[in-house]
Amino acid sequence: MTRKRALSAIVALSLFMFTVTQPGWGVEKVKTGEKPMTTGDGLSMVQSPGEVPGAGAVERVATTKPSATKKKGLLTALLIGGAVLTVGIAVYLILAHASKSLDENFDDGQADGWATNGYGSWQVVSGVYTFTGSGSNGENAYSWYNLADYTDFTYEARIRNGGDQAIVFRGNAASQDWYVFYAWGTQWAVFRMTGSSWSYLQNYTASPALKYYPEWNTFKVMASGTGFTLFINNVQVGVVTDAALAKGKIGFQIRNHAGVKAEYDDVRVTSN
Ligand SMILES: [Ca+2]
Repeated sequence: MTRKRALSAIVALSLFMFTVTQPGWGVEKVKTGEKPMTTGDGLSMVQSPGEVPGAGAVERVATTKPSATKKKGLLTALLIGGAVLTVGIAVYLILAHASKSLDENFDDGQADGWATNGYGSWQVVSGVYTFTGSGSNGENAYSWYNLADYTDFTYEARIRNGGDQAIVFRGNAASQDWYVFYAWGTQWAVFRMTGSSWSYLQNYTASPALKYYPEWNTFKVMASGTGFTLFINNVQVGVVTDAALAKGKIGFQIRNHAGVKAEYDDVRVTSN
């Protein structure tokens, strides 16, 4: 559902609820013990107990002046309409907030929105985004999720590779700017790429949280402003700060890829 459609539906529903709950607009109050009658012209008529139907005994409800009951009904209608509108706005805000989130398990066999830099082959195999390297090492291989830019977010993904494993974020492939959360063996590091020059934000650091192939490792970064909190298999391994790159895309990088098969799955991004 798009945001515009959601908003239109909410406003329409609120107006509808307000309209149908107003006295005289489809809902007539009938006192207990009174029987509603219908005249030939479709107007409701009310017969009081003990009265014989006739000209003097019948009250034409449609022509009576607004009563306390009617005012109360109007207030109820306003309250219901207001409540529906409030709930609708809350749902709309949740939808708008969630619209930049990404939850991709590749189980449909597709890698929708992902674009690679041309090194090696990236294909979904049995519900896993699978990289197969070819040729020689040299240029890093990348796959970027191209459909959204993220500023403050949590990004996590599972990776399985006997060699290097890395997620990239706040990336701009055209200008060659991004951050890399990288691991090899028992060590992890964080790099910043700006233009074509690398900088260490965190030098190689050992962590017992890293698992060996053929185990999977889950990498997660929580990016907030200039702060990046890093997790491996849900263990917080470090925090780095850097102000160079404010927003960008998320993706994967593989550095030493000649003849390598690496697997990627369960990508989740929640945007703050
Ligand atoms: Ca999967």
